[in-house]
Amino acid sequence: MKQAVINPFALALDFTSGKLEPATTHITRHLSHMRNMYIDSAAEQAVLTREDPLIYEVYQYDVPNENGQLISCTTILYPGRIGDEYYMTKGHYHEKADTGEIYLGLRGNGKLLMQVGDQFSALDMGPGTVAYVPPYWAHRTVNTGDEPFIFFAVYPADAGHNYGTIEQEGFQQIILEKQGNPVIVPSPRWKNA
Ligand code: M6P
Ligand code: ZN
Repeated sequence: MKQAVINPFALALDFTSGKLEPATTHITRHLSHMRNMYIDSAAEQAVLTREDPLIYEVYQYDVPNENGQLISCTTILYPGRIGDEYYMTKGHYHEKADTGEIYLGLRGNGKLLMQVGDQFSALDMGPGTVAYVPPYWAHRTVNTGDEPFIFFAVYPADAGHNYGTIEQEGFQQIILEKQGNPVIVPSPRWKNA
């Protein structure tokens, strides 16, 4: 199939704010957009009765959804917790499962959780960390620090996001704050738990 020939371009990325300019898509994900993803439902409900906090934002520059094209985006994941669980992204598999992704940490600290089948991985990320998400692995990021965790990502434009599997099954392990430090514990919601 003949692909679109588009013009070369450059974007401006602010490492402090995470803003990508220009951006064609700006996603703002509040707690109400990720119901039942945090383990402590009572804590989630208590927060939602008071406010609907902004958990993360994504700035993205879209290109044609075709094989060979690459999407650039930044994620700004705010610091905070629902109960003991640190703010995190929804997480997803790719619809076109045989596509990978690269993350570059810009600011703050966090973890990149990945899983496929029964395999699980948690990588530490900070400024300058280049992390590789291989094809087939679901990926979620978690802010374990006290400032925004900001990272840049590049992925195939035809990859697509499959959120349904994670919404149903969650991740195998979750990241909780215990005595001021992040600990990784098995998720009580994981299907084999
Ligand atoms: C990264 C990329 C994006 C993704 C974003 C937020 O920037 O992986 O494709 O949209 O993180 O993650 P999620 O889509 O899982 O909410
Ligand atoms: Zn992805």
